Amino acid sequence: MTTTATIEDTIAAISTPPGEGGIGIVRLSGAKAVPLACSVFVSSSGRDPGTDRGRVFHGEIRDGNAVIDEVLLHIMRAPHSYTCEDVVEINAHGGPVPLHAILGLALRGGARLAGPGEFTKRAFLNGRIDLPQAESVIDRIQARTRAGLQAAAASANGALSRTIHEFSEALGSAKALIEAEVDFVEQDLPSLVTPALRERLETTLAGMEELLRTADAGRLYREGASVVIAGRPNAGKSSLFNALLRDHRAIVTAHPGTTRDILEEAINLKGIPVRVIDMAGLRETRDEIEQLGVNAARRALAQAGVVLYVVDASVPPDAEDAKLAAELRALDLPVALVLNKIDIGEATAARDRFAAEARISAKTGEGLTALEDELFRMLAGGVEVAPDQGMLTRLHQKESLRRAHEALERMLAGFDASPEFLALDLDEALRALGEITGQTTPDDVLERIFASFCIGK
Ligand SMILES: Nc1nc2c(ncn2[C@@H]2O[C@H](COP(=O)(O)OP(=O)(O)OP(=O)(O)O)[C@@H](O)[C@H]2O)c(=O)[nH]1
Ligand SMILES: [Mg+2]
Repeated sequence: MTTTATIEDTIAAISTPPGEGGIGIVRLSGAKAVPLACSVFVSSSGRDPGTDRGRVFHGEIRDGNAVIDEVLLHIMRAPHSYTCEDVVEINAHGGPVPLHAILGLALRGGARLAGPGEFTKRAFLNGRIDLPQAESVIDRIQARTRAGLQAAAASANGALSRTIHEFSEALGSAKALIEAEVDFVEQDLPSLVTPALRERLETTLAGMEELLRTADAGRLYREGASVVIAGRPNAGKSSLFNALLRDHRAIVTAHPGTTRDILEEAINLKGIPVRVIDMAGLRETRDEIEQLGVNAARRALAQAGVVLYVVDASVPPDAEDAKLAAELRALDLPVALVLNKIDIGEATAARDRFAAEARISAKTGEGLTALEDELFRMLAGGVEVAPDQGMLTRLHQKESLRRAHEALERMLAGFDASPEFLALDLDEALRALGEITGQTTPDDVLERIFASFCIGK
């Protein structure tokens, strides 16, 4: 998929997921979409979709004389369509055989199979939507929680783009003033580079900082986080896993060394999609199978986002506890100490301090809500999350905004320097902002973004 060479083609793809469904849709976009569809369509009313001004037509798709399927043809003329080109959606019965047969006819007729996200990419290249709006399409499809959906919707209605445009406008008008200064430097006019200008740019800088603070939370809602439950055998890890899931997913027994495999389930923690991972208790063991479990557990720990370190609080800590605590500390990850089994007692003895601490009973559910609050705080990092205000949800957005911020900061630090230098910094900041909205995004970045889409979107 290249950005310019192929926009002339008519593209086609099955837009509904694979498998059986009530209906399935083959979508075509491009100059040949309508004639191509007409060439294999027999209208039941006799109306010709090629010339009739209607939008929806009932009839059959035929391959020569053979009827492939009964369909509804939905015609959306340029520029009033998803891609801004002529688009035809063939609503057929949702089975893989009829859909592939219809797609095959379209390809035989001269359409090209669409690449991942190519319909949305055309909407972007044809200027109907900007890059954050295109990205929000995929974010909505892939959203795993309502909060994730809300964050994506905020980009879709342009909240992020509006904020970025405000920054660009402020920088653009500052640049115009500074360039005027360069042009008229020979004449003895009062300087345009005034404290008032500086103040305006400082406000923009602060706005950038505020938006940057949303970046980690934005990514969290989109990508989610992983929480690994670690501890010694029998501490109650699987019991806590089940409690967080509100389900009896993992086997719980009084026998230390019950869990051997890695168990992973998804939960929705106040809108954050979280993968919770239960695993074998960490200890030295002669049992070959358990040892495999312990090895897998250590590998899982290395990839954790946050660790819940579960201990049996009803017995005083010993040398083994101290050793494990030291091992977890060395991971350089946020670790919460979870004192479990408080329903049968709490042995008083000094314990290592961790990033967070909670007292619970996985058995009775006591303290579970407080633990979830604590976990949310650790994941969201105290960031005020306001999905409806537009936030950065992707790493490339964060990096570009960081570069824009750096350039503006540099410019303000040298505000009394020669205007040529100030203009250079502003240029760089403007370019970085343009990468977020898609105006100056390099082709390889665009390719990567659209490659994460499904085919047919
Ligand atoms: N009283 C009480 N018992 C608990 C609590 N949590 C777990 N237990 C008991 O402790 C024992 C071990 O629980 P598990 O959840 O299997 O512990 P685990 O850490 O997953 O153990 P392994 O898989 O062997 O590493 C079981 O008998 C549980 O019923 C608790 O909060 N209170
Ligand atoms: Mg277990």
